[in-house]
Amino acid sequence: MGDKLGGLDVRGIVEMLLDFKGEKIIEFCRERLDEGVDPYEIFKELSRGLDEIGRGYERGRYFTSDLIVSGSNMKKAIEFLKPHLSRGRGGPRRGRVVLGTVKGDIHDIGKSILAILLQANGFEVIDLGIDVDEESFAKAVEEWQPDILGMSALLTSTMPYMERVIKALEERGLRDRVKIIVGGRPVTREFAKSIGADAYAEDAVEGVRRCLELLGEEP
Ligand code: B1M
Repeated sequence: MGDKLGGLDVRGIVEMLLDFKGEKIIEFCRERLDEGVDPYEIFKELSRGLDEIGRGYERGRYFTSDLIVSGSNMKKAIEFLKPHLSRGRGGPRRGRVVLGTVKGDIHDIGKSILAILLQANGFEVIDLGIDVDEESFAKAVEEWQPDILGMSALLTSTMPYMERVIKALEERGLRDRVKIIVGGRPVTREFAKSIGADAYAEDAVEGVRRCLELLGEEP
């Protein structure tokens, strides 16, 4: 493998993500921070481990229980790294973003990273959580009057629900009140365009950039 991340190769990261006690992952994050590695880079390193587990799951090497343990360890890392990402990058409130993972989908790790980075860049974030239906998205747009609505989907089967939400906003006369950004593993720029979203981002860093652009600010 030969690709060392803080003394660990990708297999080492995978082992750490699959450790059901979840202690090693915090130790790893602390060491990487001490080495001066940017917290977002640490997320990316850990995400490579998750990718490997996802691929192994497809091949029958890992099971749903492995997805659960690795997902929960990743969330521990997010909680640990959160204060380090937010530190010193704040600023005036730039805009309000409502975020949610669409109905039928309970993956929230990428969305949580996006939420943290947006907050670190001066956005107010209302996180609706996972498995969010069209009605809840529409209500949140009415209630919170956000500048931007962000939807995340990790499953090919839930991705089409994003279009349904956009249609629901149109039917309620809310579509023109808000800019829409979509993202998540199976989502593409072409798909985003085809459903009438205003922006697409491949990862959370690009997500922040696109949100700034949507508000007419320099990224
Ligand atoms: Co799931 N799962 N999972 N899973 N899971 C995937 C997504 C999968 C690709 C694994 C695989 O087979 N290779 C596969 C989907 C296949 C498909 O649809 N084509 C899959 C499956 C099949 C399933 C179940 C159906 C398994 C089952 O039960 N039989 C089930 C579905 C449950 C459901 O949602 N209804 C399921 C369940 C789970 C867990 C709950 C156990 C757990 C999630 C825990 C959690 O999120 N709290 C889990 C996990 C951990 C994964 C993998 C391994 C990792 C996902 C992850 O967090 N990645 C995943 C394989 C993989 O992705 N490699 C897999 C790290 C995260 C940082 O990346 O979320 O992509 P990601 O976010 C990125 C970008 O996409 C982007 O920014 C982030 C990075 O900066 N981004 C946005 C995301 N949202 C954005 C929004 C934006 C902008 C950018 O704007 C608004």
